[in-house]
Amino acid sequence: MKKLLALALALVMILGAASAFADYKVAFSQIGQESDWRTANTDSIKAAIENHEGWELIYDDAQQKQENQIKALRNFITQGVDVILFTGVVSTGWEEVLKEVNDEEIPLLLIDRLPDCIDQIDYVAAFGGDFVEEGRRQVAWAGEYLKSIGRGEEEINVAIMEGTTGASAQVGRTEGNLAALANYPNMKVVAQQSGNFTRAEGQPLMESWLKSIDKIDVLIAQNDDMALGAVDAIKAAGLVPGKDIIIVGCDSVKAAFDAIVAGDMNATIECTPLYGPFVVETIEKLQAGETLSKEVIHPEEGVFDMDGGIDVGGIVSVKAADVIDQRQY
Ligand code: GYE
Repeated sequence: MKKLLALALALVMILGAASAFADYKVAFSQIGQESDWRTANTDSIKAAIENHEGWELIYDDAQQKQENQIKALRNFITQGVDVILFTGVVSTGWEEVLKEVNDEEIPLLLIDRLPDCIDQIDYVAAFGGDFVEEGRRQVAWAGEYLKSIGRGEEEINVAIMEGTTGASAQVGRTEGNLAALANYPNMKVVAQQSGNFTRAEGQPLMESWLKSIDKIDVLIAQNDDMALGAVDAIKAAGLVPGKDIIIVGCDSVKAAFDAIVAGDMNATIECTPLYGPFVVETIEKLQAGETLSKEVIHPEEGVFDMDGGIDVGGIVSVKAADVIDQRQY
């Protein structure tokens, strides 16, 4: 009996100690689960926080709705969390709620899709892809590839499949796409519409374009999921993806690597979703009382394609098959 009591007492002490350690609440307002990129991003951040001693993750999936994200942020405030990780489904409309976070002096870490009120609010650090540069690289890859196969003077019809309208990833990539097109007068846009960053919407959008547009030479899809949906539609229409239509995606997810190696896609511009290490490093610095730089940090990213060697300006593409085994997402 005595032994049992001692055991129970020890257990109570251990549990008490564990919960005393896990007292730093890290809240994360995620957009949803629209793509392979998003899944990898969620997994990376969740695992990093959950495996960190003393940290507890409070996670919310907004299912692509801004109003859900606003609700989640207000819940985080009510719960008295210690830090908030935030990425916005769209770029506008965040100032009021983010100022409420500021008023409560909860440190705010901006990640991925940054809000357009970034200069009006306080935040401790900001980290995400350089979307304008990614969009520029997509078109530059297509333009330079066409030159390399002797089609640099040919009139080329381009379709741009955009991401979720109003998302900073869509706004930035579109800006980059259009800016780069000015360098390739032979390429002209014949279609431009949102496929919402999903495979499920990329497929029917491509299907309808193939019915209504005489000739599409190049598809610029602002993420790989939409590109892969388009591949299905192109095959169903009896055309050969990667040959009849040159396809450039973005993100560099595993499925896109597989498609490139199989010859169904031509290239993918990297946008890394692996934010776990950055999040951990930043929160640890925050806990140590360090002041962090407000400069937006863009991770270094590559370009991957069928054969490698395409110079997109400042960076040369790498053959996907050569590095497929090293990919982490
Ligand atoms: O490219 C896309 C995802 O915001 C960078 O969102 C992210 C984008 C990513 O759905 O696949």
